[in-house]
Amino acid sequence: MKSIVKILVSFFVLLWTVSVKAEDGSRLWLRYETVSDPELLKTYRTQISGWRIEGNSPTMQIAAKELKQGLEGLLASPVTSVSDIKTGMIIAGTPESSSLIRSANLQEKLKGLGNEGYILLSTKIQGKEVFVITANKDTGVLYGVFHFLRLIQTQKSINKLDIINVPKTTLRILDHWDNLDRTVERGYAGFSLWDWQRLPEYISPVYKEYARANASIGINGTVLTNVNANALILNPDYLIKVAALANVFRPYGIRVYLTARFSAPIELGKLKTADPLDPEVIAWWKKKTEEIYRYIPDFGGFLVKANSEGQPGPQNYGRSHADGANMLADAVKPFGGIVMWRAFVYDNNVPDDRAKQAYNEFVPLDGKFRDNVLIQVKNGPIDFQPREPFHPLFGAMPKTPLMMEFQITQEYLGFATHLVYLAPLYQECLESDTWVNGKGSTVAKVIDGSLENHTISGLAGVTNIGNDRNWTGHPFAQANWYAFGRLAWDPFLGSDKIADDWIRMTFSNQKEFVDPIRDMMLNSRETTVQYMTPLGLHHIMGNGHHYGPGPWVDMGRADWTSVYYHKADSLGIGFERTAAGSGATGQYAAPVDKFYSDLSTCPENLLLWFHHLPWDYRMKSGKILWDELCFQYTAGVNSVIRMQEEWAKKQGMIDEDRFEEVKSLLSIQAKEAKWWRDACIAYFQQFSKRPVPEGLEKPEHSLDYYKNQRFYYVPGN
Ligand code: BDP
Repeated sequence: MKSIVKILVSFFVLLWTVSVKAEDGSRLWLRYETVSDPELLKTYRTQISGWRIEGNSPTMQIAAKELKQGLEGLLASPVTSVSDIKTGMIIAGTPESSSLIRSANLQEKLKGLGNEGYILLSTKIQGKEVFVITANKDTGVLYGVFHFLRLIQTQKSINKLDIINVPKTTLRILDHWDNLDRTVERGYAGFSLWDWQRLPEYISPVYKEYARANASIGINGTVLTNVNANALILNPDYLIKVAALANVFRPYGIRVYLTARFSAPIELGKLKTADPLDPEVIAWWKKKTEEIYRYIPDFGGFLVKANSEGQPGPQNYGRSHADGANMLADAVKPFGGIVMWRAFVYDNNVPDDRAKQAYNEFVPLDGKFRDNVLIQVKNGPIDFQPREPFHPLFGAMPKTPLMMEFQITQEYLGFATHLVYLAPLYQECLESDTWVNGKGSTVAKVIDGSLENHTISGLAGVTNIGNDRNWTGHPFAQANWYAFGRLAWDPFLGSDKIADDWIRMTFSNQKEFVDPIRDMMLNSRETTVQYMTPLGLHHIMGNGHHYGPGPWVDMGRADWTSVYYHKADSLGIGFERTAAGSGATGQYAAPVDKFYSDLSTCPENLLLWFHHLPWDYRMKSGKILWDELCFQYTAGVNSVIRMQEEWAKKQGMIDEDRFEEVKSLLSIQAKEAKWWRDACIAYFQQFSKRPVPEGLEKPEHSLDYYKNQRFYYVPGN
């Protein structure tokens, strides 16, 4: 009888904990739910006796609020701010703000921390064992507070803390492709967060929440506007709104940047030209920049997309990208600003493989840029595809700091509908070896500046944030925002570790939940590659909106068509990029060129990126290429079904709200994965003229059926 009562009680407790709280995802990874392991909870409660934030700058006030909120939530007891030093106190401050910190003799340790690094340390102050969170600057302390709380959120030991954490990069930036009308280019989570119409008077509480979430992962900059830029943002009536946002973000260590439309001197200044060497143009930008800094004294600088996809740029006037970038760099230089100049340039009129064009354009300019210019390079040479090799520019411009541009929003990976954890994609690129200075010259070392000793370095992520309640549309898309921030801070972090932390903070610390969901996340990107673009296929999605498969797309500009990229014909499939084809492999260092060119070493997951091969080409599996393609597509679909099965087992382990939401989205993903598979197999089969291998399903519909699908109002377009 007793045990029945016990079971019933625990059942109701479980029911209460999982059902009482409505979880809409808005709290992201900063939920601060009470530590679920009762033993651990007891331990933390005995270890932590109180806290004290030394200093009262706006940043320190934020740190204090966070620590209080975090500890109260995690320990489910009011942990108070106290003034006397007790054992188990958390003391947070800088040597400048705190005599206690000064007394702890940390000068040596603090030396290497720079402006953003921090220390978490168990040490003695006034004879008492305490926790110290310290840094040279207040922002570092705030980062340290978030790290300390993360240890408890993820149920790690806080015994004998001795953590020194310094960001490996100086710029960790979110790029918003947000338009002034609040639509978001390639945004799938609602409209833009920036409520331009009601700014600057109305400061939405969301701005603070946004800044807080970013600070918790070390993001220190935000580009507010779309790279396809609107010059109006540079007008005073908008600058005053930008300033209001900058004021909110500043205490969180976040600087504001804007995209600069190259033709702004014509559009706003009524000049006849935007030629970067024209004295009037130079003067216009100088004046404009001074004006911006009057509104926003710590304005970060400009991000520029020039001479690409219809955007104006220096080449309209016969000038180079360096001429354009340097003109703006000179304008922001006196104020400590920077220019992020994008290398995403290609032109339909250039009769060369699109994958080669950025390299051809930029390598000759190495050494010609001002020291406050970074060249922002997409991870791969085409365009944020599910899988690309690393961009050949990495390592090829040693005199110029190159900044990574990753896409967090899933333009080519299922929008905000498909569960795709992107950290493995990022990691794969960062770990790639460019070989430019011999073995070990990884992309990560190029972009953190260590390979060529650059003082500015960074990563930009095209964000997936919108005004959806859960910020990112898909609850798991939050993990991509999170992972980007963690990797921007430390490009050498593993995606598994990041996923582990994120799951624990966002959902649960329960091992039965964490382990399988982490595995599911880690596999999810490969799964998506399989059902969309296996074996190195790329750019075969629907035209314009990029929704769903479109391997048949063959209209308009060649470099916007699928047939240009897959080159399927009766003989075979794939884009020959070796010396026998476009020669793109020649843009890599010799060992990499050889590695990709040689069929025996070229990874099969990039095979058709680099090689055009006959349908009966023998794969490592022993299957012929056509059969392998069908198997890969099928494996992708089956993996999604396994994700669904895995997720179904998690019912009751987390809140019903998010459980149901993910479940529904997975069922859409399964449907769309099959659509991708069936449409692509049906399409390529006309060329291979071979049957779908035995044991695999035939496409459900005819090719015409897939080709005739029409979609209106696709989001993000
Ligand atoms: C492409 C997007 C387009 C962007 C472009 C860019 O489809 O909307 O403007 O990238 O990065 O992938 O500039």
